[in-house]
This record gives sequence, structure tokens and C-alpha cells, in this order.
Amino acid sequence: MKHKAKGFNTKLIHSGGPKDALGSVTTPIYQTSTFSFKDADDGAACFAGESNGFIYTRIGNPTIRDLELAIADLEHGYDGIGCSSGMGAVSTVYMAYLGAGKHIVSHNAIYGPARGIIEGAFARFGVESTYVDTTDLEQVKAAIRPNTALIYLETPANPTIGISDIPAIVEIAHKNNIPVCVDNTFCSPYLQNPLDMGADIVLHSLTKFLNGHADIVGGIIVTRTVEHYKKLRPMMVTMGCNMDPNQAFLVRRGLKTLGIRIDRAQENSIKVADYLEKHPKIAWIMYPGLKSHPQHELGKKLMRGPGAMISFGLKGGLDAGKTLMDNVQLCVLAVSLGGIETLIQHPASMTHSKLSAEAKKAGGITDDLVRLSIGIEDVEDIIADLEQALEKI
Ligand code: LCS
Repeated sequence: MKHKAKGFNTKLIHSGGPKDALGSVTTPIYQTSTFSFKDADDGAACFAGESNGFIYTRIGNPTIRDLELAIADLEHGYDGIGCSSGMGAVSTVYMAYLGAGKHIVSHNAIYGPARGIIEGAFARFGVESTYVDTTDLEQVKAAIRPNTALIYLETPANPTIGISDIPAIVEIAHKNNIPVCVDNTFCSPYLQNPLDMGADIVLHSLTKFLNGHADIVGGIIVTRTVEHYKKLRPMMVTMGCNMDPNQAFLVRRGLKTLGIRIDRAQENSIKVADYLEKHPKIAWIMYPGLKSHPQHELGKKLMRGPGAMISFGLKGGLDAGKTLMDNVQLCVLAVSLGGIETLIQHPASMTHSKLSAEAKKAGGITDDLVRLSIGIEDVEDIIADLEQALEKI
């Protein structure tokens, strides 16, 4: 796909296509399962197999296509593949690159189910895996085997906010002919473009920042090259991990405000992180914008801003964390992230509860870890809410 040399916020509004024949400014919801076999060039009926237009919504649909093209443009990729959910995108990538006797290397603190499905279902089919701290290049190098078929990164990682050096890992991987997939959910293309750093595949849970309004689940894969696209697209279609046109419509609408939403959430996050870091009851905090983050300098190199995700621990450990979460009034105690509302959650008992105790320990998913996804409310209100809840500890 040819990149349009437009600014990011302009692309958020105008990228995508194809445009509706009636001139709708907003791409409508094509609520149809199937399309008559017509030649897309002249509209004449044509035999099955000769149509070059849309065929069937699991394979493709104009509302979904609009979103795929828009996000592919934002991620500087060849093309996009809309999926039912973030996990639909993750599973499609795993299915396309892994198989019996193949091996995956990944970070030990990625979104729980993205690891759980490898160690559960994929292991049953003979897939091997090694989870290491990918923020340490030596651990990545040591984990590679002759049968390694995929390096799968999530950076910043969920929930530890560790940052992996994408270009350095790509260099190691490509020397070994291994493709690299990056889950860019925590940054969104507004803050980071892994394909520009040499990654082969980038994916998102659209449920988070790209949609931003906590009203759908969705996912997308964008590839750097046509070859990767051709490997992945049929896998999504045949597994039935497709989006729904309603879902695509809502994400396309939410996407238009991604830039201003992240600017505001990030501005709030910098203030909340600063407040928490100085609080006497806080034991530790991980936020890329703070100098205390171990990959603060790397983050500045890879990301255009520190984002809106913060993890921290309280001196009073798990019990103090429970008290905090039980007492917030504005911050919503819920899983998920990247929406306009501030969410607070406890990964060890919520998003990452299915991981073994050893896996949690190795990944730094400690019992005292509290994760915040900062929204776009007035920051004084977010801080006041945390303040009154911290006073209860
Ligand atoms: N990748 C990342 C980084 C995620 O955080 C999630 C979901 C997924 C993929 C999967 O996306 P989904 O299928 O849910 O659209 N993360 C969640 C979380 O931290 N809390 O609830 C869901």
C-alpha cells in the first residue's frame, strides 16, 4: 500500500476506503453477510470465481476494509487484517507461524491469555515455547533454538510496563531468519510504529486505545510485506476470526480521536505518576515517563510519548492494594485498558490469574502489582480519588 504523506491526525480522519458510492462522508455499516457476484469495475454480473469485488463478510466487507486500510496506513504497513478480538489477532498469528515441532520465544510478562493459549492448546499440538525477559537481549539470544519460528513481543508489556528493544531484537531475529511480531496495544501507532523498526507483523487489541470507548472488542494485524499478509489473511478467514461490520464501524469512529485522547490521557498520566512516585505509601512504580523506569532512555528512543499505563506496588503489599481498589470511587475497578475512563485492576487475581505461580514470579507479576489505565477525566479528580483511597490504608 502506498503511504499518504499526511500528518497523523489527518490520517486518523481521512485514511481508509473504499468510499461509498453515494458519497457518505462516514463509511456506512454494510450489514450484509453476502454480496452478489459483480465485477467491481463495471458492475456487471459475473460467474463465481471471477468476481473482483466483495464476496462474503467473513472474507471481507467494505466497513471492515475501511478500518483495515486506515490502520495499515497509520502503522506504515502493507495492509491490515481485521479480527474478532485482540486474541483473535494473536491466535491468527500463532496459527500461521507455529506448528508441531516449532518454537516461539516471547516475553514472560505478556497479556495472560496470549501466553496461556501457547502453554495450553498450542502445546497439545506440539508447539514449544520459551518465555524470558525480552527487555534483556542476552536472554532473547539464549532462548533462540534452530526450530524457533516466531519471536513475539509486547512492548510496553502488560502489566509490568517493561520495554523491549524492538530494533535490536529484530536484528537478532532476522540473522536467524525468524519473523518478529509486536503487540503494539499499549502504545498504539500514535506513540510507536514497530514496522518502521523492522518488525514483520504488528497487532493490536482494538478494544483498547484504538477504539477507546470501552464499547466493543476487536483486533487487527498489520504486516510489513505482502508475503506475511498472504500467510495471515487466509488464516484469519478460515479460522473465522473475522470482525463484524458494526464492530468495525465503531472502531473507525473511535479511531478519529485517537491523537487527542492519547495526548490528554498521557498528560494526566504524567501527573498521576509524579503524584504516586512521591507518595509515602508507594513502594515502587513503573511508568516510562519517570526517570526511575529501567528502560526510560530506550522508551524515549522507541516511543513518541510515555503513554497512559502505570503499574505500581504499595508498601503494604497485597492487603494495601485490596484496600485501595475497594475504596476508589471514580477509578473503575475493571479489566481492560485504553479507554476514556480511568481503570484500576489487580493483574495477579484478574488479567493474569491463570498463569502459574512460577510464571507470575518470573514475569514480575507480583501480588502487590496494581495497574492503572489513565483516562481523560480532569486529572485533579483522578488524583483526589486515589488520595482518598490511599488514606484508607
Ligand atoms: N494484547 C494486549 C496487550 C492486551 O492487553 C489484550 C487484552 C489483548 C492483546 C487481547 O485483546 P482482546 O481479545 O481482549 O481484545 N488485555 C486485557 C487486559 O489487560 N484486561 O482485560 C483485557
